[in-house]
Amino acid sequence: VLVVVAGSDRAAAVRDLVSGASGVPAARLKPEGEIVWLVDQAARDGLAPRTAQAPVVEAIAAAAPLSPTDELKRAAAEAALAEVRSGMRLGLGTGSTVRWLVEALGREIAAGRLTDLRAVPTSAATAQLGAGLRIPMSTLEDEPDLDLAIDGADEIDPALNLVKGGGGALLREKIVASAARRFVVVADDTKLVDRLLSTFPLPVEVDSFGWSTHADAIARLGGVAALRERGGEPTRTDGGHFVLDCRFGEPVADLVGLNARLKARAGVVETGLFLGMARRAYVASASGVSIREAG
Ligand code: A5P
Repeated sequence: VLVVVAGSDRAAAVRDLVSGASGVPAARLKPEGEIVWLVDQAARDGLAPRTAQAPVVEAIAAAAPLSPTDELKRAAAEAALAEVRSGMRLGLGTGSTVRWLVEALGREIAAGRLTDLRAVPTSAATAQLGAGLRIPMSTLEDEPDLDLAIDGADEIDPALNLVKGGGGALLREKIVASAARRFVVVADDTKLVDRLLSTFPLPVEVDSFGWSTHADAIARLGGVAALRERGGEPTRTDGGHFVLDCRFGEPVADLVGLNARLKARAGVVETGLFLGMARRAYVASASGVSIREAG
C-alpha cells in the first residue's frame, strides 16, 4: 500500500497533513507519528510522494484492509504487549511488525492503562512514530538499563538466533537489545527458518570509507556482498553508514566465527547476526500466536 506526501519536502508535507492544510480534516487523520511512519515507508518503497494524494493517506490509514501478512504482524506485536508493565524502561525496535506494538502502546498509554513508561527507540522512524503517539521517548544516556526490548526479525532459527537489519537499523537495534535485561522478538511465521541465512542475506553495517574492501573480504569468506542502494545511491543508516547485504551460497556452519571475523575488520560497524540474545519470540501464524522460548 502506501501513501503519500511531500513533493520534495517531506517535512512540509507532513506539516500540511497534520495541520489539515492538505484538505484532510486533522481530526480524521492518524496521529502524527503514524503519518510520518507511512511517509517514510512510502519513501522506502520508492513511491513518488505527492501532496495532491493526501486524502489517500486518510483512506489507507483509516479503512484499508490489512494484508494477511500484516494481520499476522499485528497479532504477534499485540500479543507481546503482555510483556509490558507500567513503569518499564523499554527498548523499541524498528520495522513493520514493531510498528503495531508502538501503536498498541500509544493506545494503552492514552487510555491510562500503562503509566510511567520510558521508551528508547532503535531508529529515527520509531522515535517519530512513538513521539507522535505520545509515548514518552528517552535515550540510553538517560535510561542505560532497560527492562525489556522488543523488536522484529528477518529470520529466526529454532534457538531464537536472529538475522536482523532488513530495515537498516541493526546497529542501534543491537545496542538497545544489549542494554535490556530481556529481549523479545515479534514476527509472522514467514520469518522462521531451520538455518539462518537460508532465505535472507546478512546485513553488515560498514563505514562508507573503504566499504569495498569488506566486500572483497566477504567474498573470501564465501559470500557475495551487495551494497544496499536506493535510486542508484547507497542507502545510509541512521548512523550514516552503508549496508552490505551478503548472500552465502553454502549453509554457514559457524555463525559465531563468521560474526567474529566480520567484526574484527576495521570499518565493520556491526552485523545483523543476533546470536543468543532473544529469550522469547511471539510468532503469529494462521492458527494463532505461539510463544517460543530460547533453549
Ligand atoms: C530493522 O533493521 C530490522 O532489523 C527489522 O527488525 C526487521 O527487518 C524486521 O522488520 P519487519 O518487522 O518490517 O519485517
